[in-house]
Formats: sequence, structure tokens, C-alpha cells
Amino acid sequence: MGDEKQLFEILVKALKCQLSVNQILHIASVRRNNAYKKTREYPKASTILSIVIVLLLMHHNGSFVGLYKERCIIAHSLYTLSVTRPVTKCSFCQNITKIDIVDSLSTDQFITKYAYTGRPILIKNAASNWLALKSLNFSFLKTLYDTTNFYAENKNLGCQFFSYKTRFTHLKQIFHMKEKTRELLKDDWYVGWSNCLTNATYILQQYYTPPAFMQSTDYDAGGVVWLFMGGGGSGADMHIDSVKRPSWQALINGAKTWYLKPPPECEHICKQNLNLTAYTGDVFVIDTNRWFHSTFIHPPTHGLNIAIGSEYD
Ligand SMILES: O=C(O)CCC(=O)C(=O)O
Repeated sequence: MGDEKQLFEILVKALKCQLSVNQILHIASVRRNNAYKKTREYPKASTILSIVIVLLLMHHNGSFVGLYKERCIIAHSLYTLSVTRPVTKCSFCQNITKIDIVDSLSTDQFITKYAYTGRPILIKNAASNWLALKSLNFSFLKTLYDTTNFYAENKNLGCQFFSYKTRFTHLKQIFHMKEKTRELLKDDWYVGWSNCLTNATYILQQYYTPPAFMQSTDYDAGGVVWLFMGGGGSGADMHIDSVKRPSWQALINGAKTWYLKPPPECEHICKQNLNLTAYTGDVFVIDTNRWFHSTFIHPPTHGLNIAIGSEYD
């Protein structure tokens, strides 16, 4: 009975989040998989079916119309994204025993071997000649954000801020941290955020060009720009993303180790635990929707560790 009540609550939340019936049934199957691993009993199929029918009837009669205007009761976190994602086909990681590292990459090679196959690749020094390597630092970003009313508007536009292991809750706290606090934190903070404000994004784009191998008319690398910055230590925890497209990330300063794992359903088919270290000027291409990934930030010898990236299509 306890399981049924929980299931009912999940279904109500799913409807509030405007999931389709297919997606709702998928949640039920995720629960089944979890139940299998934890050797719990499966919820009875008849119970699921009757709850879904009741909810659909209520929906049809308009009982949920008001609820649709609300935001989800539970915001997606890295954890909920991991457990509610669709099951992946393992062919993308099947023959990968190490991450490719190359000194150059042609557009042809990129398209045929990497762009949409899920095969990750590091291109050494692909961003070495960017203006960003000279100019993009803490005070550049602080000036940019302070003068564009960035903090409040970026949040209003729904752009994300990842505080990782820090206590920060808002980007403004980072850029308005006292010099002393920054010194104290030293190698113990790391955050990431996306830029939704077009004027700030436009200014940032003056300091880099999307990697050359992506510059063809089919490749619009001008999606939402992401920045990651910190003094070193642990970076992002192991997680999988749910963004629309694969990503590239250029390291503007410092060294960062990436750890990749195939999703659990591929663990008997694909090699576990791939890793590589990127250095200033390197560009890493990864489909963060298919690979679980985490990062470690090497304490920088000078300045902060800074990376910039975006999705491509
Ligand atoms: O660059 C990092 O440290 C983390 C990046 C990441 O997790 C992502 O792009 O999804």
C-alpha cells in the first residue's frame, strides 16, 4: 500500500511537470528497474494502469488545468536527471578503450567519426590562439557582469548556476567575494554557470571563435555559452546531462582531469573509467548526455581555472 501511495504521488508530480503518458510509463519502468536491483516487489501492473486511467480522466475533465501553470514540485537535480533518463543504446561506447587525443582535426574527420557518434575527443591547442586566453579572467568577467545587470536577469531567464561543493547560491556572490575570502578559499571552490543574456554572450564571443573543425555552414556552435571557474580541487560530481546536443569545452587557463563512465546499462559492454587531462588551450568534445562525467581541477599555478564551452549541432 505504501508503494502504491508513493507511485500515486509520483504520477501526480509527473502530470504537474507536463510529462506525456509515454514518459509517465517510463518512470514506472525506471521504478521497476530500481525495484529489481533492490530486490523489491514490482508494483502490480493493474495498479499502475488504474492510477494512470484515473489521472487521465481527471486531466480530461480539467481538474489539473490549474496545476499545469505551476512549476514542478521537485526541481530536476543532477540526481533526478540521472535516474529518469531514457535507457541508452551501448553501441556509442562499445569499442572505446581510451579517449582519442589529437593535435589537429579536420571538419571531415569530426563529422564522420566524432560529431554525433558519442565518441569523445581532445584536440590539443585547438584554442591556443584565442584572445580569451589573454583576456578572459576573473576581473574581465566581473566587469562584464557588473555592467550588464547580468546577475538578476540571467537568473530570471532561467539560466543555471552550479555551486558544486561550495556554499554559494548565486553567481553575484562569486564576483563580489572579498579578496580575502578568495585567498582563504584558494584551491577550494569551483562553480559553473550558463550565460543567457545575449549582450554578455555577444561580448564573450568576441574573445573566441568556435573550434575550426566545427566551422562549416552545418555547424552552429553559437548555443548557450557555459563557463566553469574556480581555484582547484574537486570539480563536478559524477553525473549525466540532459541537454539538447553534444558539447565542446575549451580550457582557458589551468588543467582539468575528466573522468568518464558509460551508463550503468552498458557496464558489461563498454570499458569503465576513461579519463584524460586537458590543459590551457585544449578543446574537449563530449556528448554529456551519453557519458556520466566528473572533473578534477588541478590547483592553478597562476590565476583561476577557467573553461568556456557550448553545445553544437
Ligand atoms: O567543466 C567541468 O568541470 C564540468 C563540466 C560539466 O559537468 C558539464 O559540462 O556537464
